[in-house]
Amino acid sequence: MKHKRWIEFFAVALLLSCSAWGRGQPNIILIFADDLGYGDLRCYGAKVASPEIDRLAEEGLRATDCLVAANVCGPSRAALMTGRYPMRCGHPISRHPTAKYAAYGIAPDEITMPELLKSAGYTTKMVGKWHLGFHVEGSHPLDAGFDEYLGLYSNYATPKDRVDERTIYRNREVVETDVPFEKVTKLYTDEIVDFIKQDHDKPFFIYFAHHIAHGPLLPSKPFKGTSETKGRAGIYCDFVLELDHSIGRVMDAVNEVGIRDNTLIVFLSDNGPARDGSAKPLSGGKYVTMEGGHRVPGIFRWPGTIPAGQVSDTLISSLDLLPLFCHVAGVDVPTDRTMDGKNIIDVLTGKTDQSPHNYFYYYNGLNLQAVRNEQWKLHFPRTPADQPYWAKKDSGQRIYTTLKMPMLFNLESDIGEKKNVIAQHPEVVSELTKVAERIRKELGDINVTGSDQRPHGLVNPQEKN
Ligand SMILES: [Ca+2]
Repeated sequence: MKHKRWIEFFAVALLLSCSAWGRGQPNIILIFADDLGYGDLRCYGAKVASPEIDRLAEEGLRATDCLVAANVCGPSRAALMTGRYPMRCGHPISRHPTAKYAAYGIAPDEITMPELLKSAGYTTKMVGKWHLGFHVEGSHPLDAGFDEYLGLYSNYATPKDRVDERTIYRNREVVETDVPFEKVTKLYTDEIVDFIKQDHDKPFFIYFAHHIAHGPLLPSKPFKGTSETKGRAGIYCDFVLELDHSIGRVMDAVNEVGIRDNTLIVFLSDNGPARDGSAKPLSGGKYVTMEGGHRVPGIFRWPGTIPAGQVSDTLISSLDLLPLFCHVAGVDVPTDRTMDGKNIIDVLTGKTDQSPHNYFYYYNGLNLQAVRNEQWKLHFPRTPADQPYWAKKDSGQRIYTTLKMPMLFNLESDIGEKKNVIAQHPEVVSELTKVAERIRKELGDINVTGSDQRPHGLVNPQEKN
């Protein structure tokens, strides 16, 4: 009798562990595009087709109100990795390849997404652009919880004297220097496809950080002219088609090895479009806190768990991916610090259309510029002097670097932030102003150090040098 009970105990334990490794813990593939705009994909209204990404959206959920925590590369990535606003995790400024940033990287004692997934038994792999302090002690991808890394440490740069920005690293070692960009996306995609096709005795987490569609616009030969669009716009569209093709290959590899239903694929962009992309119908783009800077394509596919064909207008954020991944991996979100992201599984499965966020904060560098509650977005006054280096120019393109009076927009009826309705809604203005005062005290602002703001350590932080 006693013996039988032990057998039952082991049978149950085995079943539990199988379900934890098998059905319970999906593989996770996080694909991050660079500077891809809200209006750059067919499924978001672009003229040029993006067949593979559109297929991903059809097979899962497409979010129309997915916000990133910063409108430029570095801070957006820091927030993605930590689930915390850039001001909270100590990375509000985008790194530049100059001496000033020699010791500036993601803080080693921030708890990252790959660290948490690794603690849940995942193999963690990153391919692509890091941009969070590769050469800074303690801030390399391997220090941040990745088992394996392949990629360029930051942006691809063409100037002759910046060869380190054309160097492919595997883990901490140089693989190849002065790589032509035309080779990079294929190299990355081959690496990911090979990895997916290997035998895995544990679930895996892949973070695939593309360089496309960040400049320089260098589509490789098989994609040149494929969009059949003329001029510079055509080169950009060809570039996006190369990204699209890469994502198709990743999806095909997942299907081919039979892990389709056990793999959560997430696709989003790190910030809005720079010079060439489109944020239509939003205003602004990269570098500014208009919706075009922060609202990005966001697609989630997990067949059998996330119903196909959903389009969701619930406000979600890149901050939410860390808690979401923790949830699906069965590991607790850290409780020793404030987590800004929320677990959005119920939004993705269609159980709710309520946003888990009461408020969303739009920072540009150190400057709190807008606060959002549901459809209401209140912009606060600012001057070019308040702005980080990427947003100092008060030109027509970098809109809202100067604002003398606050402005309120109703994004439900005015997604393009064109019509200031501040006079009609004093109660909304009063509430959001109070929220801003509270968050300034907590996360900081220009000349204000927040009570829960990690020091960034930069002297003269809003300037490039
Ligand atoms: Ca970017």
